[in-house]
Amino acid sequence: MKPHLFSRYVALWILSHEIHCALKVSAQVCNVFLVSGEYGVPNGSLTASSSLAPGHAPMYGRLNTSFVQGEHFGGWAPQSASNQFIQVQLNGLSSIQGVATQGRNVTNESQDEQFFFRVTKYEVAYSLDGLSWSTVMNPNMTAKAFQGNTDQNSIHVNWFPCIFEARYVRIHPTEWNIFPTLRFDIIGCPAFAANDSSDCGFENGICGWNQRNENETAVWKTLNGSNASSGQLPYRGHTCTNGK
Ligand SMILES: *[C@@H]1O[C@H](CO)[C@@H](O)[C@H](O)[C@H]1NC(C)=O
Ligand SMILES: *[C@@H]1O[C@H](CO)[C@@H](O)[C@H](O)[C@H]1NC(C)=O
Ligand SMILES: *[C@@H]1O[C@H](CO)[C@@H](O)[C@H](O)[C@H]1NC(C)=O
Ligand SMILES: *[C@@H]1O[C@H](CO)[C@@H](O)[C@H](O)[C@H]1NC(C)=O
Ligand SMILES: *[C@@H]1O[C@H](CO)[C@@H](O)[C@H](O)[C@H]1NC(C)=O
Ligand SMILES: *[C@@H]1O[C@H](CO)[C@@H](O)[C@H](O)[C@H]1NC(C)=O
Ligand SMILES: *[C@@H]1O[C@H](CO)[C@@H](O)[C@H](O)[C@H]1NC(C)=O
Ligand SMILES: *[C@@H]1O[C@H](CO)[C@@H](O)[C@H](O)[C@H]1NC(C)=O
Ligand SMILES: *[C@H]1O[C@@H](CO)[C@H](O)[C@@H](O)[C@@H]1NC(C)=O
Repeated sequence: MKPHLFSRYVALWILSHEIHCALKVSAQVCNVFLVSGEYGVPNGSLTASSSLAPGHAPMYGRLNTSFVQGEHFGGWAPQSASNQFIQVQLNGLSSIQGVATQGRNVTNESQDEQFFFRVTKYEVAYSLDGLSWSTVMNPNMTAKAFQGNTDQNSIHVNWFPCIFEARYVRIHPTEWNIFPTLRFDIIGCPAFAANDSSDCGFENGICGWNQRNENETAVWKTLNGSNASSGQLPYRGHTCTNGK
């Protein structure tokens, strides 16, 4: 497990050098969408327990999908309402820290509330192998109920209580308006560049400092070795299991 550190700015102070001062740095960005966009998955990586119609297939469950008349219905919807899920196979082992959802996108011609399908509560499960699944839990070990959408098109983001390493993620709707229909994305760090078993060093991106818990203090040093600043780092989470 790799502890993560979230920050907008990163400063590196050179402590010493040999001959020339040379440094190679890359930073890993951990707030990108992992289902659609630059780091997104192919359509074949989106699956579901069932689909109401070809026009409600999992690939129409991508965030920001717009209804296209005669082509699809603006969101993934299962065949029946209960005990269903949409699943994404991420492009590799990824650190995930949140989920974004929207309701079904309905056309301007059908601004009728009977079509306002959306998910109002859901649960999240994640897996390393697609076979063995863990549910994101509350500290009291009940499944965490995430807040869904209150309208059709606003993006609602839920941040996890901590960060999970996952290759597969499932969204299980538990409450909905009319029918469980959604568009979603997963927020996290894209798959590790080198390979899954490699650690995250400078070559692969700064994706972990040895800050083991939220109370650890970071000290940045100046060239002459004095402490430039110290204090609590911006801390957004830690890898964990069972909601802790
Ligand atoms: C969805 O749309 C929002 C608002 O336009 C944008 O910020 C975001 O990057 C888009 N995300 C995806 C995955 O398309
Ligand atoms: C998914 O399929 C749709 C419809 O065929 C297509 O427009 C879109 O480009 C595909 N997306 C990806 C990421 O392949
Ligand atoms: C719906 O949107 C289309 C495309 O923007 C437009 O041509 C049409 O007039 C709109 N219909 C209504 C009822 O607003
Ligand atoms: C467990 O924690 C959740 C979230 O705080 C709470 O809503 C729920 O009522 C708790 N359940 C039990 C059995 O304590
Ligand atoms: C992945 O990394 C490990 C450890 O560095 C290495 O032994 C292995 O060959 C790599 N696998 C691939 C496919 O690059
Ligand atoms: C961090 O400090 C707070 C306040 O002293 C404490 O409640 C919490 O348990 C500490 N967390 C860890 C991981 O030590
Ligand atoms: C070390 O460098 C810092 C920043 O450049 C400076 O403020 C400080 O006075 C220096 N301390 C010593 C002991 O030279
Ligand atoms: C710099 O910070 C470290 C860690 O907190 C501390 O041990 C050390 O005494 C500090 N050095 C100075 C010169 O303040
Ligand atoms: C799709 O629905 C229309 C009509 O409500 C909105 O105007 C669009 O903004 C919306 N598009 C997306 C991507 O959600």
